[in-house]
Amino acid sequence: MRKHPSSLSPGPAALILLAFTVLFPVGRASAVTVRDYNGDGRGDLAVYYPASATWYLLYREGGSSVRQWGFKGTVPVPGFYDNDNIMDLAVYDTATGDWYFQYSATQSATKRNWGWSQTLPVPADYDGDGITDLAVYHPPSGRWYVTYSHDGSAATFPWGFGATFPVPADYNGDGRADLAVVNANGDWYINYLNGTSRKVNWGWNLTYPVPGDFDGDGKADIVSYDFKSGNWYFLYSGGGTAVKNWGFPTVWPMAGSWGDDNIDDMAVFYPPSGTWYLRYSDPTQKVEAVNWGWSETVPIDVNIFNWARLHPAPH
Ligand SMILES: [Ca+2]
Ligand SMILES: [Ca+2]
Ligand SMILES: [Ca+2]
Ligand SMILES: [Ca+2]
Repeated sequence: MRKHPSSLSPGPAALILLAFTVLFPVGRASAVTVRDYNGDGRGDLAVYYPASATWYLLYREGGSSVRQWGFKGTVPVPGFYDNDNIMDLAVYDTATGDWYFQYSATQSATKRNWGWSQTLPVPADYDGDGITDLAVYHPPSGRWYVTYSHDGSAATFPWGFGATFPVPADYNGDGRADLAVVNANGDWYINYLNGTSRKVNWGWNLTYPVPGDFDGDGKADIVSYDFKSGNWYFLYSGGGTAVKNWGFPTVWPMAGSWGDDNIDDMAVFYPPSGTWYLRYSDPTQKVEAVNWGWSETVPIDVNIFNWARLHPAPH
């Protein structure tokens, strides 16, 4: 569903579409989010310049665009808020809890309030209908306030405490994002919202959580990145663990799918030069350095804003 190479004729493209529909029958049931802003099916590189609320998008199939969306005090919260497979620009006003959307299908804009000055935005697809749901996490109480796009209802869940960092993702592969938090000891608490939960220690106080589906089984893996060594520690959903070195001090780690295989890749962003270092998940482990951004921009795939509000000292 997420792949439609333009070079293919309608025949094979339809077959590929069918294959993906069979593989991922429930909406966007893959645990991988392809952050595609222009509809070519490929994950794009996106950075945000907070001073002017400008988005810089580098399309992987060629081209780029610069778009202004947001204002002082907003943070980027892009997602699939309308029903095409193209990411919509969206920002969250940290002072008011207002969300501002620009829908890719219609280019129309809308605003909704969900949250307030003490909450962090944690949008994800919690009901599994393929549409990103508005949600916020309230650190002082550890409460999650989640909306459901399929019927407009809302729910509140106590899951977290104090300075735990929210990392929602689909950890069990049922197509719905799960509630998850990580504390300063590297303890992960995952609530699958089906009556079961999991606690596991994977990381420590110098690691940053970067969950993603790196083994390609449709379930997010528990992954911690060590800021000091640049090591990625993988606890695969399909079993097994791994340590891979990809990074160095002062970079921000990201999980995302920028290749062709719908499996998450490792990436780090080096602010001084605005360089992305990508390491693809395909068997060749191909690597690439791309300059996109500069020292005052932040890559949108890293949840730097939530992190900064919980951990005032960066890194
Ligand atoms: Ca869209
Ligand atoms: Ca949804
Ligand atoms: Ca799930
Ligand atoms: Ca996995």
